[in-house]
Amino acid sequence: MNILVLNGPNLNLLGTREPEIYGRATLDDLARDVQAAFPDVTFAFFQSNHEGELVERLHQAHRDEVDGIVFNPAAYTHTSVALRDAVSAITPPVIEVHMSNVYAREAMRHVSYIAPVAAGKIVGFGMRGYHLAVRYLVDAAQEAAQ
Ligand code: CA2
Repeated sequence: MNILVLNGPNLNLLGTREPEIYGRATLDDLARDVQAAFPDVTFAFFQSNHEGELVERLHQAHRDEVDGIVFNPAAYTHTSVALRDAVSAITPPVIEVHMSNVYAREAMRHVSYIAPVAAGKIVGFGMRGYHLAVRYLVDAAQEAAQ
């Protein structure tokens, strides 16, 4: 099973700034922890601060026929028609993840351009949300194979 974990702008700063919102773990910690929790899954981890690069990576995941994508589009969640169109255009299921509870924050974060075209969405559970999203993708793939 192949899963892409995709992270958007500023998430490269995880663990270095605003720990009260995003915690103290870094993106490298996330990659290590997720891989350790799901040793039988082959993961690709990618982060970009650039919208077009995220679009390209979604296209690539489609060409690679990955089994699922865990995607935290970060601020582009609330603005990007390009990312929504990319998610809508590809076959692998996309789970939208946000570490913070966006609904307890500013109104601009209550809007997601991605959610209507995602398979599902997990918010407010910190980095555990990525694990929950992978758990769903693995379970759903196993059920589909039965
Ligand atoms: O809660 C989330 O995961 C967000 O996707 C994070 C985005 C924010 O724009 C979304 O509304 C919710 C912001 C990511 C910024 O990441 C930082 C990490 C450490 C320090 C500063 C920013």
